[in-house]
Amino acid sequence: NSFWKNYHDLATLNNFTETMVQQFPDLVTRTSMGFTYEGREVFGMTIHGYKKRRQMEALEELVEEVEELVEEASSWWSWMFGSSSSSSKLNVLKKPSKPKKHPKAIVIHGGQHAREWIGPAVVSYIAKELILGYGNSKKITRLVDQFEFTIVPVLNVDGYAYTWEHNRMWRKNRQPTSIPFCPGIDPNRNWGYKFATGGSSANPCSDAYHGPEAFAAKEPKMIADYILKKENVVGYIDFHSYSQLWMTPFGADCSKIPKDDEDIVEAGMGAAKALKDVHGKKFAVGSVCKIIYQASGGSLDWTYAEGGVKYSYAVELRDTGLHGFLLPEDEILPSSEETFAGVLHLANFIRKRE
Ligand code: 0X9
Ligand code: ZN
Repeated sequence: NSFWKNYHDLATLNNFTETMVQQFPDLVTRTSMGFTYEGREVFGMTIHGYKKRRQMEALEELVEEVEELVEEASSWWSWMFGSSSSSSKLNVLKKPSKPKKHPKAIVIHGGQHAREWIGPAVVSYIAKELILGYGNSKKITRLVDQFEFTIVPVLNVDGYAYTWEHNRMWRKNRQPTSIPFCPGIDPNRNWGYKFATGGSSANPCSDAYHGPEAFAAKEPKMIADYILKKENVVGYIDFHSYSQLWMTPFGADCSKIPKDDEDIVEAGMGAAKALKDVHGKKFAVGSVCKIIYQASGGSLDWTYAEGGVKYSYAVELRDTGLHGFLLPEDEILPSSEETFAGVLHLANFIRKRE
């Protein structure tokens, strides 16, 4: 866990992904989400139990064959000696829960906003827990067999690199705008649902600049494409900081309530409670619009309304303002632990409800 004692630069986080893939090739594949304006590749980890389970299944078949042979032998036994030796059951291998071949998917990412460093840290921890928990924790194994998780620690990689190299408080991506000295689109104002309808800015120099048109920014576009292509995404969480909120759709339209609101809020409340049970931190649950402010072009509105992702959330991690974006490193691990509990709860909720 010492990896979560510090924040890490982009190269180190990419190394983390690479290492996970190399150490657990049966469980994790590295997914290229796409390329940014500055040409960096955005990496995700796709985690699913299927490949690993195939080996188990091959073993199981073998065991079944052996069992048949043993049964046959035992009928000879009883014919010859009268008593049936019924203790011929092989119990060496427990039946594993069958992984789904075409599983529903859950997509999780951090780092839409460059300066919100706790996001990528927490998201990489979530990946680690799912990967190392597989085969060790019953609960995690069941979820990883059931769902395909795609986990992208850093989405806005250009911005993230910029916060490490030039300006710690940079938020947007780094692509040029119509004003040469004001680069950067806010990726979280550039998604295509009710784009530029309030709570975003048309001024390229603003930190909430929505861009010239929907999906002009590469980062939201690559996630949206991924979700559309998959067709089976049931859960989505976009991690930000700060404020300690577990937010639901919508952000653009304050009068509109999702038709699945009850389920979405129930799952979110459960996640916030599971989170609080770990270190006592309170997270408020509710729509973006109602619990922070109106913001159009945000991720979860699009994933819910256009991407078909029923359980779509944006989460603001620690803290509530004392340190803000500059959350101390000794809070990385506790923040990760509690957030993972929330994510587990959510996935379990979806597993049971859907
Ligand atoms: O304003 C934002 O983009 C988010 N807050 S932050 O301080 N991290 O910048 C809130 C995003 C709410 N979510 C959506 N509107 N999708
Ligand atoms: Zn943010």
